[in-house]
Amino acid sequence: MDVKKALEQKLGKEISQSSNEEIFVSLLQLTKELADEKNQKETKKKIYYVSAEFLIGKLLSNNLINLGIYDEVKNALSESGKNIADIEEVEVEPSLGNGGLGRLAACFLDSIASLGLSGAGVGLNYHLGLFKQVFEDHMQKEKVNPWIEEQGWLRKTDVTYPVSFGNLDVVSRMYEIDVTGYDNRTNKLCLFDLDSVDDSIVDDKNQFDKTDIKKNLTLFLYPDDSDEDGRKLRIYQQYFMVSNAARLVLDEAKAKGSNLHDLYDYAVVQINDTHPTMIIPELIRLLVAEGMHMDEAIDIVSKTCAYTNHTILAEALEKWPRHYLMEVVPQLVPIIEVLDDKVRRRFDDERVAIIDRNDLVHMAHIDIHYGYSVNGVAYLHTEILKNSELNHFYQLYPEKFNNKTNGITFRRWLLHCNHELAGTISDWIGDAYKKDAMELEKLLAFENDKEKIEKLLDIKHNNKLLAKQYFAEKQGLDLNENSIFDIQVKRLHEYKRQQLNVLFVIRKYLDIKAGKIPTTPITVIFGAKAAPAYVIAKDIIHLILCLQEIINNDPDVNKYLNVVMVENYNVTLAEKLIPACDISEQISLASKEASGTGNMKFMLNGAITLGTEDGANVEIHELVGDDNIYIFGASSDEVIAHYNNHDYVARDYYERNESLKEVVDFIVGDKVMAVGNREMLERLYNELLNKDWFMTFLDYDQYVETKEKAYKDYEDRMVWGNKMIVNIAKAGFFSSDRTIAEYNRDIWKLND
Ligand code: 26Q
Repeated sequence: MDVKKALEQKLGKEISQSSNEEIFVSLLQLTKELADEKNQKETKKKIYYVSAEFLIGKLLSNNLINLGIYDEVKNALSESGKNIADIEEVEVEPSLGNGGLGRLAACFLDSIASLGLSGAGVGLNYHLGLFKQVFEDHMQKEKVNPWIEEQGWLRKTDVTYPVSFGNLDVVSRMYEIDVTGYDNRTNKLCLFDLDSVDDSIVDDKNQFDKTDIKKNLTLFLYPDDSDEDGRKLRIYQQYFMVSNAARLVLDEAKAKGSNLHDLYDYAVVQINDTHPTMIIPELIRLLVAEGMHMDEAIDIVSKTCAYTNHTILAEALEKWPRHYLMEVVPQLVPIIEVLDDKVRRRFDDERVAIIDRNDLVHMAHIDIHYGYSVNGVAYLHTEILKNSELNHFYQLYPEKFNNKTNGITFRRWLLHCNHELAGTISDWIGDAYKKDAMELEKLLAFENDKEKIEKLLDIKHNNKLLAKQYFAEKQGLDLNENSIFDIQVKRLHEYKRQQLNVLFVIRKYLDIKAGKIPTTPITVIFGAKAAPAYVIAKDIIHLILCLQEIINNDPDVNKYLNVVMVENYNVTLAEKLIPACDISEQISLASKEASGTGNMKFMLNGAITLGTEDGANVEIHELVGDDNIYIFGASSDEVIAHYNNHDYVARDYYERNESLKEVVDFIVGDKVMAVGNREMLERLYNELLNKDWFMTFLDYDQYVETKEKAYKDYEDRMVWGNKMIVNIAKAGFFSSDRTIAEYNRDIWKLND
């Protein structure tokens, strides 16, 4: 295809005479047409990945790469004096996810299509997605984040379904977004919506009537669930999502010839965390409505549904009061009671009950009893599920439990976000790694190759320059490209321990003030949104922003140390920061981070991990060996023992450790108080001293020592470059193509 001709035909004029917006729209149309040509007949069995979140990021460049025309388009544009990066800027990023779980779903859709599997994502078309984060007075403020435009990727369909709630009947509508496979078929992401939803009911403080379901149902991703109306709205959303998903599954199966008694030969439903759990009782309800006996319906659904667990944090495991369900989805309650009753008849163990003595419905328990597979998302995580968190269930159903270590799509997280590295790798080992990521191991041949290492270091420097330019333009930030980029970007959560990184920053600041000057300047970069109602998380952001102000304006210090918190961290910003990173901060309290996927993206782009033995860090460590990662901190066994014995006392560490005490006191000292908010800073200080539930003080000394070692190693550029090579070479295991091939081999069994 002559891309230039096709594009100018759409534009009705020359590229050089067209605006970036016009070019974007024409490329969008062209891409959709090409994607259509790759629609394929569904195979008999199809995977439905049902998820409350799909954090897909911008789609233009990715689709161009997957359709194989990225270079042609780029060249056609540059011949006409246009830069593809400027066209990318026109696209608005949808924020249909919070973080890891949503981004994983997006990577999985890419791999499902790229492996040629028949599959669809099913979720909700949130009009405003997650909030947009802005900083005011050193604090996070939430603003609305509209993303749906006249000309976008969404395609309106005429698929509609009736959905009934306790007090309300609605009719849904399905929208679709193309999921282009890399040199392969096109699948769909199906997002359900309600025509009556009204964006104008939201005020400028992001508030709206939480009880007006007809108008608010799909407005936001996870409306504030700090009050009862918010929590009920979440149940409305979840039921709306799964009721539509269930109808879609049954309709498509019937259309392919299923008599529903053989549903599991036509469909497999992967339940992404407990958010879509109600699809189990809903499918049972619909099968019974079709005339099937309840016992058989339960059996069929149990052979169709599989569950992925993404967390062991007790507070994140969904438990809904029965009376909420009675109000919102009364039709499901009798079915859930039957499911509970059957469990109680089989097992005399309160811990595995579905409805507990307090009348709470444990969503994960429904999935485990009535799904055929339960998987964790990294080796350590699955072991913890089997041996402690879900041990009672593991005893009952050992055959259901399996591990699927997470992965990331290399199309977005290497080919798209790091053109220079991807091109260089192709020059060195050929293009085969784009389809078979394990080919990257061939890079090991270049260990100690001075010329190759220098090239890698150059690429890293160039990516720092690109990031510098981007953040200067977009956020008025000034990044020092000659500094070490030490980056922690992820949702703000105490278990992820941004506060530990902050303690280090204060330590470094005090050291520099005392005359201990680092050899190479350091830039500590943060990016994180905090849930609007998560008070301590917002206090941590406040402290980071105060430190940014103090440190970057201190002439004794700012030549050697800078602190930068980027605003509104999202997929697009991740694509700029990750290729520029030297040190990847993965410092969660061991046992708490189920997997992490940012860790994989950083490694693939030649950053070295500074991390605890947690989640997939354990597997990264195993792959790269002790010399190519910086591991510190208490092990998950030690941490779990502290919790069991109730013997961790933060204040003891503070009192015994001069360095730590000085750093912690700094939080409420004059300098920070002069720029910050006393209430927030004191609350954070007290939280750390009196609680520190995620044991930052426990790991403080080792963290400081290990990070200093990393900074020191950075000075020997050849040594550091070798570590980069090993990390990139060993990243192949973390391709989501591998993960999806395993899901298919062990759970979905499509194309058997
Ligand atoms: C639950 C109840 C009420 C309101 C909100 C929620 C809720 C929302 C989002 C609970 C959990 C989430 C998101 C979880 C998540 O992103 N988990 C991450 O999943 C990644 C992919 O498997 C892992 O890599 C991360 O370790 C894990 O934290």
